[in-house]
Amino acid sequence: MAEVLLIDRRDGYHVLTLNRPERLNAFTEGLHLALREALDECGRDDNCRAIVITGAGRGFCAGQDLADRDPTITGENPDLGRTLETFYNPLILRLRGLPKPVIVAVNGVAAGAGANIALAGDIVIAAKSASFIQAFAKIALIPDAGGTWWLTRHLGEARAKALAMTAEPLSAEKAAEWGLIWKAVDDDRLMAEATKLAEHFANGPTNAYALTKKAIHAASANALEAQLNVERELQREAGLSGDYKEGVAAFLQKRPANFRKR
Ligand code: T3D
Repeated sequence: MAEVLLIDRRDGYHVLTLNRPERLNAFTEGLHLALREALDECGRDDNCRAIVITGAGRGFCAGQDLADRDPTITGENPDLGRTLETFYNPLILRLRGLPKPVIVAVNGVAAGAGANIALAGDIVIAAKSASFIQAFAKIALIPDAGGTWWLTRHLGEARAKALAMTAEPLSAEKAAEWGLIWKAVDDDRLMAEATKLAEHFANGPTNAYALTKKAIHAASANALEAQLNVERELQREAGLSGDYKEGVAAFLQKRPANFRKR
């Protein structure tokens, strides 16, 4: 049986490919567990300094595999609160909390939780032919996997509600124009752009990236004064690092910095 997640361990970063193309890479428990383990592995491995997540075939991810929810087989309604608690919520928190840059290369349609898992990345790059669909309303659900959070914060209530309630596809280019993702690129440039960025991060100040993620995540809940305090504490930590000393020395000596995650 094909592996549901392909892991390409490259020099300095890993490329994870959701690999259920016949189902547009929809999530099963097996895929959840494999992705969870791959993220944890990168978190533990000092040689993995960035992650790229993409999908095999023509889609990025179509969310939950609905064949696993077929009411004609299961007979009764599942407790979706439990599956979110067990699988989707921990996945989103892992992606956000990974102390390394997470680049999502959206190669095709991203629907349901698939769209919202993509939006949990730190840098989201999409192929121009890709689209984001909050497909939930079509099966009488609400957006999950952080969807109500991302959409409302990035787009505001009007666009969040319209996308969620109509389930209309949002093109990659419109998503970039609206500030939902970093950028949309020509399809044949997607992986080159994503891996170029991963290589850049793999040679960058990993700990400073982790602290930057922390600060920006804190900003969405903080008032200005509280956020200034967060910045003070995290900058203190960054300023005590070997990478900071190296960055300043390299600047003054007019040479490239050699960051080593110190
Ligand atoms: O359940 C819980 O634990 C709670 C959490 C829920 C999270 C969720 O994600 S709920 C939302 C689930 N996802 C969807 O509702 C999206 C369903 N898919 C679609 O609406 C469409 O497939 C797309 C709009 C994404 C793409 O359409 P299109 O026309 O490009 O492709 P297609 O022909 O519909 O799909 C291709 C194949 O993938 C097809 O199989 P077939 O006919 O070739 O054998 C289709 O059935 C399969 N597929 C697509 N999405 C899913 C799926 N199979 C199972 N589950 C899917 N989500």
